[in-house]
Amino acid sequence: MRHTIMRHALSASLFLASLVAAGAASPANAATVDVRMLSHTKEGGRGFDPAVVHIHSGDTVHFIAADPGHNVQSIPGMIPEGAQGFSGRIGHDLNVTFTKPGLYGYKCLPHYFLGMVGLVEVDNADNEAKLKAVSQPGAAKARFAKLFDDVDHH
Ligand SMILES: [Cu+2]
Repeated sequence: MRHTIMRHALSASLFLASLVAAGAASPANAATVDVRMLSHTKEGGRGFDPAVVHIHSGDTVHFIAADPGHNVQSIPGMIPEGAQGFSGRIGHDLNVTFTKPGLYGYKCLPHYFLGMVGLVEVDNADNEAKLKAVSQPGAAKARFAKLFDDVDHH
């Protein structure tokens, strides 16, 4: 019995060690993806380009203040459990490194109701239903519906 417990403890620590090794290896392979804050997207209005990005844990999204008057901040209830929220200043770039898998919803605060929102999918997300349950103001509702569609068909 005691022997069995020891074996389980050993395999658990080996598993943890492999996770740490994977984590330590990821910065070398980590990618940076650019998302631009625009006043005139090719679809017309204000928005993030691209509005949906798919990345891996350890990757960074560089939100670029390409046009003035915008910012980026995570939306309460639209990030994975235990994940860190983020918030940038209006008119400034923001770098966010994502270490926790899942789907993240974010907005431009001044233009949230106009539908200036976006999604970041880190690895394979299992929290999409939770994000979809969050009520959205104005044009953000239809915009998010389209972005969720993009995530579903990726
Ligand atoms: Cu904006």
